[in-house]
Amino acid sequence: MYRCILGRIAVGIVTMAMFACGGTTDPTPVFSAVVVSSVWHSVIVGSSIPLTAIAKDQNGATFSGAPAPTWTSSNETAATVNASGVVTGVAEGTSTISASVTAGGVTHVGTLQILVVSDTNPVTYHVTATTGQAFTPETLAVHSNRPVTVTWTFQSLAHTVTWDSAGVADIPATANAQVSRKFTNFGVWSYHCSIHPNMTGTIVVF
Ligand SMILES: [Cu+2]
Repeated sequence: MYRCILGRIAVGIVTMAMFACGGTTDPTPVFSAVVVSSVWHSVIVGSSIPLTAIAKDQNGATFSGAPAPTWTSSNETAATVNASGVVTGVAEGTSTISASVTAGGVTHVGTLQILVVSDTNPVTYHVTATTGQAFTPETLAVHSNRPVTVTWTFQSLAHTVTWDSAGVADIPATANAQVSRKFTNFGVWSYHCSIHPNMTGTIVVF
């Protein structure tokens, strides 16, 4: 749209504007790829996560009309996947989950590597909620192949840990205490103190 407007206001390139903005039809969508995605890239032994496979055309748009994928796990010792793309952790390790789609005689395969982690040995990291109204460190970035426990140490001024999105339980107003939350998947979680809105923090597990 932006280019379209620019094209229309530019004197002398009306033909180009017409070419860019209308009068032509997009090429017929061609089945070109399968993209596998998940909110989580890890799963705990004994639990399950859903994967999504989307057929794409040559422009990266969803290719409609493709049949359901066939799912496979490269390492069923670590993780299995069912016909719906639900991955279940079996034992610590990694597995490449594949979704194969055949449409119009053409097959494309999308993959996603899933890490299977044990819940028995989380790694603990620390954040301090200070009397100076800061979460220190403000961003805690953790590279871990295991579930991560973050322990907040609240100093004498009460703060909350209020998540900007769902998924982890909020910590209500707390002072002079330690409170922990566990992160069992990769992701980015941002939070703030509901008492001091300028107090913000982020937990990154990757
Ligand atoms: Cu606060």
